[in-house]
Amino acid sequence: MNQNLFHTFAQRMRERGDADFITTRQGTGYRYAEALAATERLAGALTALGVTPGDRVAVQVDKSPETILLYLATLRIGGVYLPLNTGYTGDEIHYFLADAEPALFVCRPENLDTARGIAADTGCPQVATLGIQGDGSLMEEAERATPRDDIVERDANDLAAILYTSGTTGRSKGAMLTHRNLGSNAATLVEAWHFNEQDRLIHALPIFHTHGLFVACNVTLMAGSSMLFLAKFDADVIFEEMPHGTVMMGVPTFYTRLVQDPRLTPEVTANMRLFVSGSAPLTAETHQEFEAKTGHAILERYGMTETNMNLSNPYDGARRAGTVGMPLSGVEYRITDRESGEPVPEGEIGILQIRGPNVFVGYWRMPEKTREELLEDGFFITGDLAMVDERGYIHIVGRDKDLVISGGYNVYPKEVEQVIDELEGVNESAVIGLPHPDFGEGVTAVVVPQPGVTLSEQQVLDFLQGQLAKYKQPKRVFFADSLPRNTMGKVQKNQLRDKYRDTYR
Ligand code: MCA
Ligand code: AMP
Repeated sequence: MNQNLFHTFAQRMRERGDADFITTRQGTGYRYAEALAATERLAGALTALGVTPGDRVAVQVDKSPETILLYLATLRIGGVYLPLNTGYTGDEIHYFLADAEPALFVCRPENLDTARGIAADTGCPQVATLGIQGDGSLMEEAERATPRDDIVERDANDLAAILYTSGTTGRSKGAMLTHRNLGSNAATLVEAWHFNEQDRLIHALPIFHTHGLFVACNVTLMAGSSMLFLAKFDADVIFEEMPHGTVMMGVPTFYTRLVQDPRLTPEVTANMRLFVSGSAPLTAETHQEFEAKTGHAILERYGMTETNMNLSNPYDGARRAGTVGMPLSGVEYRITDRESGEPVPEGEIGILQIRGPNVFVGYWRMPEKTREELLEDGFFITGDLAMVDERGYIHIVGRDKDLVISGGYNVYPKEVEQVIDELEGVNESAVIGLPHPDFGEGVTAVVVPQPGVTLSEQQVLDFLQGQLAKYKQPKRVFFADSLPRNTMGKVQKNQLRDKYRDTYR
């Protein structure tokens, strides 16, 4: 049987024919049958543009229903979908295209000139555009091209997508995800979270990461339910739409913003059956406050780009604040000692490892990195510190990796430090995450100027403009004569986090 994930989706899409798939507040959107037909036209366009099975299709466009159709058409023709954060700068895009060598780069219409330049530099043969209204050369090509109603034969282990995640060394790594990885996880989540045809998901997340793309859209497709696509999170719009929705998925910042709003009441959430949180820790206070104000216990789950979703609080049963619940069906975990790699006794803190059909097959063209993190017995080292309590609920208590998560986006300090260190007059720098009321953690830089040099906060911030995506740029920059180091010479970021901990409070 064809194990192309799109084969499963197409069956559901045919069954759901007239039902809404994606709607928007502007009244545009696609019913399932229309979406299926559009993937045939887009598959024709991709073929005409030279995309063949196994080729990567890199995409940096604003959120629109057509972007999801592009994702589906890429799967249909056996391509590998490569979504890119809309906030990435030209420099960042250059790296991804050079590394992934896509056959096609789809960009925003207004970015065409820059995109062409980057494509020429990196050897990417084709560039097409896709705009927010479904405009641009890609959809025009789809109208012209001969539609393809076949679904290219794929093995479960063939690649369906590559998603870049930053690395501790500063170089982003492409996590290779297969049809099995995505399909097994979507099926598991439909069951675990009781998704059904009546569901209407309020979709306010971006669609270039696992959360908004795979968790939200694959689950919707598998369940045959519908999604309301919102350009971004806007509390005013969320409150208007909640009476017409049944589920919302969000990062903790969504919930910390909602609980501060007097419009959050049992009445406005009465039609909703489920609120899911993930991508970063949800504080127990937010969980409790949300429940007190609405009667809904937010369901917190835990996942990673490399693994999709692993752990989840139960749908039926207690959703415990401050925990990420239990392993999803088919997922195994162990909590191991940092030094020995052996499992730690129950109740003790160690490094969380995960195994299951959801776990990726490695980093694109980085076999050594893959061997370091994906063990021979199939367990993946998450780099998160966890412990399991006496009721079997898992708590994520910290990170073994040097990572900041700001509003659900990962920022690897090394990447930011490397750019700051290039500024003339900088001796060295350390980037840390500090408690932030809105983003959970605020990216913060401590900079050591060269002797005799005076730098200002604004100078450092100006230098980073255009080099790093906005969300990676520090919210504050502090200066110091030196960085605290241990006897091994390692920067003691804990001391810096202590010193500056009240910066955003
Ligand atoms: C926007 N800004 C940010 C962030 N977002 N700065 C730091 N961190 C951010 N996350 C900047 C803006 O550029 C702006 O800068 C200023 O902060 C205020 O913007 P604001 O309008 O308040 O922001 P927003 O547009 O409301 O966005 C905040 C947000 C958004 C809603 C939290 O960042 C978001 O949707 N995050 C979701 C990320 C996500 O989907 N993560 C999933 C990764 P200025 O004013 O100077 O221009 S997948 C994953 O992690 C795994 C697999 C998992 O488990 O899910
Ligand atoms: P990413 O690499 O963007 O996929 O981010 C994955 C990381 O997000 C994980 O390794 C965790 O550090 C963090 N994460 C995701 N969900 C949760 C959660 N519910 N609680 C705490 N951390 C989380």
